[in-house]
Amino acid sequence: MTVGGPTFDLVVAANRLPVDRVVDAEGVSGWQRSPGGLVTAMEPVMRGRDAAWVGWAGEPGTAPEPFSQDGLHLYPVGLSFLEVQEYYEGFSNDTLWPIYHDVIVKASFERTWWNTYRTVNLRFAQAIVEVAAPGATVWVHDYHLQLVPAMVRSIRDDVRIGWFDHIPFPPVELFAQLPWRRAVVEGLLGADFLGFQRSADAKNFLRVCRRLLGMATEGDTVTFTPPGDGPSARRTVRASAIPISVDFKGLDALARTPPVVARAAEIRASLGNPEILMLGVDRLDYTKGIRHRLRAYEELLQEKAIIPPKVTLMQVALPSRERVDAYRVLREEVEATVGRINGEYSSLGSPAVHYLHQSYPRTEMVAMFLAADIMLVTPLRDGMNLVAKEYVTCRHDLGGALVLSEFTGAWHELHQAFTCNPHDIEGVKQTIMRAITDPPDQRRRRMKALRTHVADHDVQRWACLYLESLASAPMAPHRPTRASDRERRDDERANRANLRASDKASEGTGQ
Ligand code: GDG
Repeated sequence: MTVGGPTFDLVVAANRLPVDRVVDAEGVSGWQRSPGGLVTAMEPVMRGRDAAWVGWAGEPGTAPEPFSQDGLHLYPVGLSFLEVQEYYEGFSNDTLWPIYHDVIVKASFERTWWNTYRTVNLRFAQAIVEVAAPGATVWVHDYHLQLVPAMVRSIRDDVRIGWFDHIPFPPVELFAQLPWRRAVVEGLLGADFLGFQRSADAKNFLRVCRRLLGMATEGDTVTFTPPGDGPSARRTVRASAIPISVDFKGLDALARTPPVVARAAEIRASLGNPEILMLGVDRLDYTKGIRHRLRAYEELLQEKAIIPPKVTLMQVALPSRERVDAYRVLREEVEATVGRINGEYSSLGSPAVHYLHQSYPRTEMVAMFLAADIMLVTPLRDGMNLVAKEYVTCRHDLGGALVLSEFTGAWHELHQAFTCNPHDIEGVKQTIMRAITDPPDQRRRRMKALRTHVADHDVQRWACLYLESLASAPMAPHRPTRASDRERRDDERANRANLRASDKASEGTGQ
């Protein structure tokens, strides 16, 4: 790839580069920043650092030459058409993704997919070591690249290796289904530090090491001898939670710009200035609970608890993984439901659901957040859910209300959201009604507290904490303090209170 080319002290590797190829009206092709959780989080972290990003450029075939875009040094990894099918659509998104998300849909196990996953992981590892300077920090992302840490270590033992899991890590009983479970764990254990969204995810990983591989764990560390090595090669790896976040300052500033504020008003006007505008923004993924949300909305319409056009729902469903069967089925179901709801409850010019299966520029997303009275975030399982944090970040006016599923990583931090169990349709309905009817001053108080939390725990803090943890692994960068202990206890207390509130909502006694 770049033998003899420049090397970098920080190398980030993720399945995708943070850009998509675009072709303009004259047929000239260029690159633009791609949407999606990982890119949104990492982009502000990479800016201002002399770092390389290794990833697939998004199209099958020979990799484009390395290039720079907006100060980012991008090193494309090539994937053939078959590799895209087997490593990306197959093993990553039809085997690992379902297992790591509670098997909401059945996982497929194909030996050829696994072989291709290994081949592609090795290609990534080779690309990384070529651009890593001596003693560099290598930061590997997500479930697509779980074998890369050990592969990099076997070629270059001078580098520090971290891995961050953007999605949940499953309980041992689910992970155990994976025929290649041992190889996956051994791949991850090539890292010095493994970061997770929630402490439950880190604990699940440590339990897998202990229960499936018989390794010794203590606190948040696991100690083991790598396969084929003698006892002198014993290593300790730390696994703990560092929840990801958003660029609070950047997003807040964008949401305050007059064109965005004006666009938010324009969006409301174009929808007929409803009294209540509800919004959902998700990749069209079965983990996001879009079907459950639509069912709750439909029942509220049936019961006339809400009546369009005074109340309306805008659902942005970002096209995603359209070549994987489960995603095709989901799209059909969601679109049939939207069609049925609109057939039943719309009037001319005022649909009950505005369904948008498209990708929007960042500024438009921010304007939507600013326009929406109720943000519906109802995943069945989600590593974090950045949309929830982005929504509160954009609400500098302290308007709006966040309805949040207890199965998101975000729920463990955003205690003042209106929380719900998305499987409990009655509870979701009650929670939505409560978000609509709560006194405005209480809603504002909630929003203020949510914003304070995200402002204090932004993506820059996440990256600093992650890199400090990686630098000091297997030790924690700082000893736990009384303040952090108190914060943890407060979090646990708030979570318990929210669970009780969800239960009350499902019994129809929510207050
Ligand atoms: C994975 C984990 C974890 C959406 N539509 C558009 C658009 N978006 C942006 C959102 C947000 C991002 O995409 C989606 O992030 P999420 O966190 O909600 O979800 P995943 O894509 O599933 O991300 C997740 C995340 O990684 C980070 O660790 O939180 O749990 O599954 O930023 O705003 N952006 C633009 N146009 C759209 O139409 N520009």
